[in-house]
Parts: sequence; C-alpha cells; structure tokens
Amino acid sequence: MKKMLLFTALACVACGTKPAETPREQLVGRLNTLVAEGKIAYAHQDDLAYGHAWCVEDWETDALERSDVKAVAGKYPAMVGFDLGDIEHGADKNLDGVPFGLIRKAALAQIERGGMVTFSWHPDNIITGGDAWDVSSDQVVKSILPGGEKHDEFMVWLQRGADFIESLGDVAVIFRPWHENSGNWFWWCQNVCTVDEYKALFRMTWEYFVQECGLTNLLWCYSPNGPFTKESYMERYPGDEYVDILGADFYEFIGPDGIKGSGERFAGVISDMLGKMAEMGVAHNKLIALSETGLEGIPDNNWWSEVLYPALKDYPVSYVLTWRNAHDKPGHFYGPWEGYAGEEDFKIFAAKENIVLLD
Ligand code: BMA
Repeated sequence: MKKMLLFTALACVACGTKPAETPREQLVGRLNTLVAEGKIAYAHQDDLAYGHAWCVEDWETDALERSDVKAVAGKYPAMVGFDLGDIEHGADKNLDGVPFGLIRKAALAQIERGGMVTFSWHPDNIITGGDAWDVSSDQVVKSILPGGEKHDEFMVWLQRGADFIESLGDVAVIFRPWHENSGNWFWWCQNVCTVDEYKALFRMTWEYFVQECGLTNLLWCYSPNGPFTKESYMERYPGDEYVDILGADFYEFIGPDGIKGSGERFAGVISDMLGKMAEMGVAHNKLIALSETGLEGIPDNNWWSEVLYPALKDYPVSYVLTWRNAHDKPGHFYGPWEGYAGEEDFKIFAAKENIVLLD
C-alpha cells in the first residue's frame, strides 16, 4: 500500500499533474464557486431525519428519501444541518431524540447525493449537569480548559464528538462549535466566560480535533449571533488559522410592530450583519454564511420571498440555514412543509436563480 502511494506521488511529479483535491479542498472550492457565481445554498436543520409531521422510524432500512423541503420544492436542500448534542455522553440519540446512527446515515446520503452537511453541537453543562442553556455558573469554560478541574472529563466529551466525525469517513463537513457566543443563553456565552477563555476553548477544540485526532476534513465556522458591530463580532474570534467561515445566527421574532414591521426590522438587521461580514470576509479571506436563521412557525406567508430573500440577495453569502421542523411540536418549524400556508412562497424563493437546492 505504501509503495503504491509513493509511486502515485512520483508519477504526479513526473507527469506534472496535480495531486487530487482533498474532500476539504473540494468543499471550499464548491462554496467559493457558489459565491463567485452570486449563488446562495439553502440549508435546513435535521432535514432527512424528520419533518413537521413525520419522523424516520427504522433508520437502518429507510432509504432517507423524505424531506419537507423536497415535498414542497421538489428538491432536497443543498445543505443539511445536524446537531451532536448528547454525543458527549456516548448517547445513542442526540438531544432531540435523533439516533446518531440516523444522523451518520443521513449525512452520508446527503453527501452521496451531491449535497453538503454542517454540524452544530449543544453539549451539556459539565459542572451543573444541566443542558447547554444552563448559565447558572460562570466557571464552566474555565473549568474545562487545561489546568481546570473538569479538563480531563471534558476531553473525553471532545473525544466522543471527534469519534463521531471520524466515523463519517473521508468526507468534508462544516463544523460550527460554540455558536452564538455573543448571546447570554449558553454556558460558553459572553456573560459567563471571558474573551480569553472563549478563544482558548475554540482553539483547544480545533487543536484536539485537527492536530490530535487528524480530522483535517472539517471547515470551521465561527458564528456569533447578531446584531453586532465589527468590533463585537471579532472580539472573541479565535484567529484566522482556526476558522474557515465567518458565520452568524439571527432569528426574527414578531414584536409589537406586527408581522410587517418585525419583518422589516429583521431584514434590516440581516442586511447590516451581512454587509459587515462581507467586509470582514474580504479582510480575513474567509467565506461568509448566515449559519442559523428563521421565524418560528413562519406566520408571514411571504416571508421567504419578501423578507429573507431581499435581505440576503445582495451579499456574498455561501449558505443560509433555517432551523428544524420539529415533528413533535407542531408550531416549532422554520422550514417549509407540505400544507404549510407559505408553501407557494417557498417555491418562489427556491426557484430564484441564485438560490441553490440540491439538483
Ligand atoms: C432549539 C430548539 C430546541 C432544540 C435545540 C437543539 O433551537 O429547536 O427544541 O432542542 O434547538 O436542536
């Protein structure tokens, strides 16, 4: 085997051909091409695993051909997101009850079909035993860094995450840990850890995955939540060598100004964020993405074409991800589904020449 590799390498030198691109280089190239063509990939969380009123039951035999997005637009989303929450405990299912076996199979099916995949991770609070949203202690990040009393235990958690990623095989995926750090709702947010602690956490995760575990197929996405100034966005940035994609999360909430006013406010913030990210992307030579967004229950029937699309269309955004369509909470959906009131509007959005689904 080694001899063959040596021969291949020599052959490349001899004939002047370039060595084949790695999966990571291919994914970077693909996202850069999309952006160069002015296109934006549409991504949906947990698509293929479940939808608004269905759930894959027997994942080992299921062909995973169901998708709420496909049921409406005729195509799968270009990218699917999954969450690793609870992998840190060696659990069989993630925090939303999705079997990790199904997540692996769905991620690989998505890639096999020519699509892309992104992973987030909501690990529990290692000090209190609470979930990722438990901000009752400001010692959590400090405790898991080298020298902290929870460091060794936490490295086992990281190892379980890395093992899962490794189990995908030689495929490239986007990895987006420690997201929404500028909020105040996760144990890694700015209200419960210092700037230096946060950066150290991101770097420790990168160093463990990449250098210790050899997981070189990941594209790392840094994703504070909006709105932000460039300074606040960059305050906790771990550094160019640890990040491939400048992401950001921002959701719409209907306020006293009603559906129309809230949509306008949301679109204004999104455009402002993306304008700043576009400039930071050029300055740091990074892709940019709207890594999580949506309006729960989408009460605005023209949200896709009249709120989200106009807010995005003028910016070099590689992808936009809307959150999950929970199968067990009827009002908790952020993507389209067959029978939802804005179905026609999603079709208009999906048919835009610069919005990309999976052909
Ligand atoms: C949140 C909600 C929760 C879910 C969590 C992790 O935004 O969708 O129901 O448990 O994400 O997926």
